[in-house]
Amino acid sequence: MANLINGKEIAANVREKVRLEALELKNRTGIIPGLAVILVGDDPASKIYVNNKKKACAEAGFNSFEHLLPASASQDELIALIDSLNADPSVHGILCQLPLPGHIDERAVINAISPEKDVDAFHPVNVGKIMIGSYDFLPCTPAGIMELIHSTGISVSGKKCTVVGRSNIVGKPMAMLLLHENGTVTVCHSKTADLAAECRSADILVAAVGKAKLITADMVKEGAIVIDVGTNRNSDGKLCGDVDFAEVEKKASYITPVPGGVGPMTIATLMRNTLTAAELASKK
Ligand code: L34
Repeated sequence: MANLINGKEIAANVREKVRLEALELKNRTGIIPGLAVILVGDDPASKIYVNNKKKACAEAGFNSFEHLLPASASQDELIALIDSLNADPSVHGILCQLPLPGHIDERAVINAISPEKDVDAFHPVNVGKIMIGSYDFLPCTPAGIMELIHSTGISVSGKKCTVVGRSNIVGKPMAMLLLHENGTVTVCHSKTADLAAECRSADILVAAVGKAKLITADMVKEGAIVIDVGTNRNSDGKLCGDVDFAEVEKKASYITPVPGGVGPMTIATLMRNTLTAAELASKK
């Protein structure tokens, strides 16, 4: 039976550390970290995540600025808002919750965020810095996952890592962070010839696709670390991951639950990044 990786608890520890460091920054410089979160439309899941971010800010002693735009908002309106946040010295981090409504070009919006305030690390400048291995921020979900892996005490170095999913926000940066720690990384996607075999060869398996129960027990190596990034909703709105938890937990050595695994770490890393942005701003 696998050990459960308790993301909720690990995230709470990170957030407490961030709170103390933010207090220290405030006492030393008078600066209070500020995070602006933009939500366009009223996707119920996005609302929950944005609310969780707002709560985490309050608990860490940060200022948070919530900007709720209707789904009908234009791209120009959104970019004008980002421009004003870029210019606002009380805002150290800007996050535009994804996905955006179809008529808005996500890339154009991300590109409008000042790289110094890009606490998601989605801007091309930050993505490039991560690729090189010299960066200020790491993307929240992959960085949070690295902490979850570290919590097992098992080193990534030399391990076979399989990442399922190649999105810009999880799969691709995840592969890069595992590579930075000397993992041997395979990235799988919808055209992968034998997904089950790629997964079965993994010591560390990260599932980030968005398909409930995609990863079944026969796809998991005995003793593997299994990280579930999925945030799927079943018909009654209940959250479930990409991994068939009940079966896979019998084979894995460590496994993350959904909820209470990766999600809380995404938010903890966001707090860490916002503090980093405020610290960098204090040195200017
Ligand atoms: N710009 N868009 C931007 N940045 C991000 O980092 C995100 N992401 C993803 C979606 N869009 C984004 C998030 O915030 C996913 N995500 C996220 C954040 C928090 C949680 C899940 C996903 C979370 O709090 N999950 C809880 C359960 C919440 C519930 O009850 O639904 C958990 O325990 O997993």
